[in-house]
Amino acid sequence: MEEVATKSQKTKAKTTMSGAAALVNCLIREGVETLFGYPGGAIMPVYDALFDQKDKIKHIMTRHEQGATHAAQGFARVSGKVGVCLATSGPGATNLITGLADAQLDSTPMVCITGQVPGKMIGSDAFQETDIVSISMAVTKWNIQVTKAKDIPNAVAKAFFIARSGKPGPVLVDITKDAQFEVADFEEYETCDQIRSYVPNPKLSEKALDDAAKLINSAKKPLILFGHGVLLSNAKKEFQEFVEKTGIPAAWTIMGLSALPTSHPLNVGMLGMHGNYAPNILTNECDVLIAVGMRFDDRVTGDVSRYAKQAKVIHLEIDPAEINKNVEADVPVLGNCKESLAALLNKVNKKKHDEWLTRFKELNAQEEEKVIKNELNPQADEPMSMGEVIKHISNISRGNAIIVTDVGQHQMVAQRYYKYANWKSNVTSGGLGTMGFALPAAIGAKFAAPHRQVIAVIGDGGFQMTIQELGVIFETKVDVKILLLNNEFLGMVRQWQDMFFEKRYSSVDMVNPDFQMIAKGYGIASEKVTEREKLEDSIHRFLNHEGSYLLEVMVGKENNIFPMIPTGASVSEIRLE
Ligand SMILES: Cc1ncc(C[n+]2csc(CCOP(=O)(O)OP(=O)(O)O)c2C)c(N)n1
Repeated sequence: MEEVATKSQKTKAKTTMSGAAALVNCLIREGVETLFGYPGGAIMPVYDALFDQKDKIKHIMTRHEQGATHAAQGFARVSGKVGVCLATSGPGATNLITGLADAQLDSTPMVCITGQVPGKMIGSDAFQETDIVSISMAVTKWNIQVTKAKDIPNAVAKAFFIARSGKPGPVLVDITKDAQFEVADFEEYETCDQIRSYVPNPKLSEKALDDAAKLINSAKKPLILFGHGVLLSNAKKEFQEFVEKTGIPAAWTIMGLSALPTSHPLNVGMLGMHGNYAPNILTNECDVLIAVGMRFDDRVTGDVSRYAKQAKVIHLEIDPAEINKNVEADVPVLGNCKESLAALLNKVNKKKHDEWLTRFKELNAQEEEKVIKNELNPQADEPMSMGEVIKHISNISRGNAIIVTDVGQHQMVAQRYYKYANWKSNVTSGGLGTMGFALPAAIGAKFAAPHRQVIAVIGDGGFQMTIQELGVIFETKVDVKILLLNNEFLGMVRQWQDMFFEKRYSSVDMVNPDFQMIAKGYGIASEKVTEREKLEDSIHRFLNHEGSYLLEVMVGKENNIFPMIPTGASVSEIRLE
């Protein structure tokens, strides 16, 4: 008798509802308050269920599904939560692919839910049928097709767990339309926190920590390289303490930017192709290289066969697949950066490396003289430079904004010259280099951080790749500031044609529309600056305006971005001109 009573007590309450309603409930239970998407036939039951839960979950309709993915990415990067998007089957689903690939390369937690044709029609070339599970396989951390309503909660729980755990990434859940309609009994939703044989958080090795500490404590010329892992693991405090206690100069990848304030005395700047002179050159002079949450992307290493060969390499990394992938690690420290850094902090000695830091200062002075001075303060007869625009934006916003960059010359300039004062303030497409990323990502970032200023920095090429997302600003009045650095060229490609293809400019000239009229059409305040004398005032108007604003600045058409490591060259061959 007693046993029966216990069993019945254990029986969980069940609620009868459609698969679509269950899906929306699962999202609410996962803490989703904002999601981005675009409706269509195969996802209509879900949109119908969203209609019932409007007060709990806000759906932002982007103007293209790619925009939904980038908005979800921007949202995820700033909030630290999983970004969520919705799309219909067929073209809706295939439009997600670029964003999925972007999120995969930049380890952004994202869950995309797609509608699929009814189960019995799968494989019949039905209207708007694509095999999105196969198509997205290579660009997702995990994906699944659900054909029964009862399987939806489990799939969603797993999707969120996989997206946010370990090295985060994008997940796709494809749900057939009949499963969305099907009515079933659902138990109370349970989140997932483990999956057999999936080890997202490797256990720290005491031996690895000891070996790393020994190397760090005896190093004479150590260098820290920090990447996205510092931000993803929320190691703000641990990382800064580690840098300050060890006194080691720290340089960032573009995904690590803003993990340490730009003005921090031990922040020695940007790594890689258009990074700073000193950290690139000194990568090939340091004795111990401490890579924290970064993956030695080729844009960072240049010719990897001539990369830091003299150094002992310590690699703090959560994903075992990254260890020894591009650069051999003498001491791999597998684990979440926050935990590894906290543990290392107890083992490293307090130190200063003044003499070594002087080397950075000397090389910095060379870069200042040859590149920075003129980029930030061009001669009166020279056209406006991207650098001077960013300098004013940085000064006037006091480095407090979230800067969302597109891809190209303006991206490098914004990241080099904006003085990021706050944590998680850089949102960019690092690994995939996706033009069109910034506008929708900035919209997502603003939804994640409504009280922070969000500035999208975009080129005239990339702006036109997702320009339709101005429609979201028009509709929702989301306050995104858009800085359009217009050089009337696909600037970065033009620079390569200039430097490596004998200036044979092939399809890089931009024949642009009137961006001011476009802004007007979308009800967005705007102005265009063509003279340096008007620049500062217009930036004040831009930043102080209540609501979205497009500031278009006409900058030098053929300015090249330096320093630069030409492709195939070594970090020590970085060019100042
Ligand atoms: C979707 C996509 N297509 C092509 C490229 C190659 N690409 C990299 S930078 C660039 C030019 C960008 O021009 P613009 O947006 O005007 O920015 P600028 O370099 O002038 O600052 C191109 C075409 C890319 N990164 N992404």
